[in-house]
Amino acid sequence: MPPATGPKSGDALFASVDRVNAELFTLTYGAIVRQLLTDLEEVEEVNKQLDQMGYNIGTRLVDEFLAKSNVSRCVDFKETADVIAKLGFKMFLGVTATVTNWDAEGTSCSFVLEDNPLVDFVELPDTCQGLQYCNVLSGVIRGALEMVSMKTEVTWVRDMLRGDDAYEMRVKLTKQVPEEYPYKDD
Ligand code: MYR
Repeated sequence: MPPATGPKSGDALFASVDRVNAELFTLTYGAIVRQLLTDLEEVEEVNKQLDQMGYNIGTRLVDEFLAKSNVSRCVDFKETADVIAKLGFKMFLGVTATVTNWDAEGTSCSFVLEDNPLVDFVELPDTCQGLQYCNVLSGVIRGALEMVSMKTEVTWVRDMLRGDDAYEMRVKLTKQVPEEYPYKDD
């Protein structure tokens, strides 16, 4: 006889609340993209708006990330990339990314996602060919990194919604503003 289903343990309850939150976020994001496609004439304009939305989120998210993760300042961009891939994506998207395709200077790399909850339930119609559906994520990374003094350019080079075998986001560090020491040495 199968065991009767009783009340969920705390962990199981949080896991199912997290799943519902993630699904709600995914569906809400889909509704926003749909609305932008209706309101704006150019797909390029929708891409820009999604990126800007992500940027705004990223500039705020970074505080929550630093507070919850207890991560201290990274020694270089490589360490920062690893922290984002393993902890950042996990904290906010529930998946981890692989960091790969470093350039010789150590200033450009790719985050590869095999699994991307943002696109659950999504299928792009042929009319949305140029749509960069996941631009909110690249915007988040750009915004978050800018808050810790790293200017970046973030672009999508692979996208499963367009038939690629994974999601690959290219992150290029364009400027690292040294943190200013707040006191004068006398
Ligand atoms: C440092 O280099 O000093 C540490 C900086 C860590 C930046 C972490 C940014 C968090 C980004 C969250 C990614 C969310 C992806 C959905």
